[in-house]
Amino acid sequence: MKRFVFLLALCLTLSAWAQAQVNDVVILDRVFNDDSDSISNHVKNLPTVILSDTKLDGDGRAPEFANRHVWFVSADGVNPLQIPLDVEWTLEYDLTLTGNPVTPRKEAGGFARIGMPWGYSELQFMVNTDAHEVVAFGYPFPFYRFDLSYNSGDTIRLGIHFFKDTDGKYKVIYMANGLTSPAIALSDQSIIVQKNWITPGGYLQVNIQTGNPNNGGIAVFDNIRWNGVLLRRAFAISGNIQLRDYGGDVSQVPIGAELRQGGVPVRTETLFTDSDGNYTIPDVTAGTYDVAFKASHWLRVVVPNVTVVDSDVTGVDASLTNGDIDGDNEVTLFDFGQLVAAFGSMPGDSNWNPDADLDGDEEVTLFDFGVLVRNFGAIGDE
Ligand SMILES: [Ca+2]
Ligand SMILES: [Ca+2]
Ligand SMILES: [Ca+2]
Ligand SMILES: [Ca+2]
Repeated sequence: MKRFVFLLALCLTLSAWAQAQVNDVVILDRVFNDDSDSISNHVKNLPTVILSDTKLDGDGRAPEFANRHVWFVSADGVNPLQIPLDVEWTLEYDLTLTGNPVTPRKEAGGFARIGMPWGYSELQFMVNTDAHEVVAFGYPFPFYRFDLSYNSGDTIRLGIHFFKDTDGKYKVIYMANGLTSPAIALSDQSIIVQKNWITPGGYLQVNIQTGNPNNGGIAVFDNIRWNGVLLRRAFAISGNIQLRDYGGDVSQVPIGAELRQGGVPVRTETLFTDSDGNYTIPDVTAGTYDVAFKASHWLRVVVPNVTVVDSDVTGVDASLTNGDIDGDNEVTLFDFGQLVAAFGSMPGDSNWNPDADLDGDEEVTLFDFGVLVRNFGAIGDE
């Protein structure tokens, strides 16, 4: 029974993980806040994160040690993502830390929290401006020092690779400017598996200098990559929409597009294609969508299961059937009635109906009637 419960818990953990993708980060301001009236300013513009803090002259109340700001990987931009230890990952970025002045210490670099029975423990994989180190430490993570010298304003490529090795142990490999540490096991493996999660990211820490209101630091994390892929929260969906039986300028026809999840529209757009029918929907959050297209007198087409993971999606094409003059997504006798009412009209006539001009030649004629007859009875996607 115990074993069954364990397996069930494992399955739930893994299935929850399967739905959770790292596609964003979340910034935690003032994890240390010894100088509460400093000016911290953080920017999230993936794949770049900038943490900065200045006016670190203390706030007159003990303690007066440092301010620290942290970012973590996330699936929703709101919550740090707790990754099961069995999931292998690599987090990398180009870090530029600038201290003004370089002493007292400004430090920045890789950061991680790992679940412990009492809460969590933390890794710091830091560069600093005063001792010029590139060094990793923090129980239960292994200590490692790179034979590199870091100076304020340098750009250094840092990375952390976490994995379960073939000997069953959880290990890390630290990376700095192309150098790599050995794969080193975390200590107390039997303790870290109890909570079974780790959340990586980065941090900036600026130590206080009493009497210097200009004391501050800035850390730029650029080209943040998760498992080798630039971390970008949003991507483009693009493709071609064919408006059938139409001789007019398709780039002038507004097309209503919906991104739906579970049948519910999560985003609505009015698209205009280029003269060849090509369109782009920018800044789409990672996820799986049914994409619906409907234009005035054309029937709706739904392209199901368009999945956006970590790159732009192309080739989401649709071909729309003409003839729906009244816009109810079916070609019926009601459309026929509207065509008859507008028959023979041109723009400016009292009975002119642009939606009855199915072929777009600025006249309601037998050609439009022909389009309607050809598509009579057709029904669009829901
Ligand atoms: Ca203080
Ligand atoms: Ca201050
Ligand atoms: Ca209709
Ligand atoms: Ca016409």
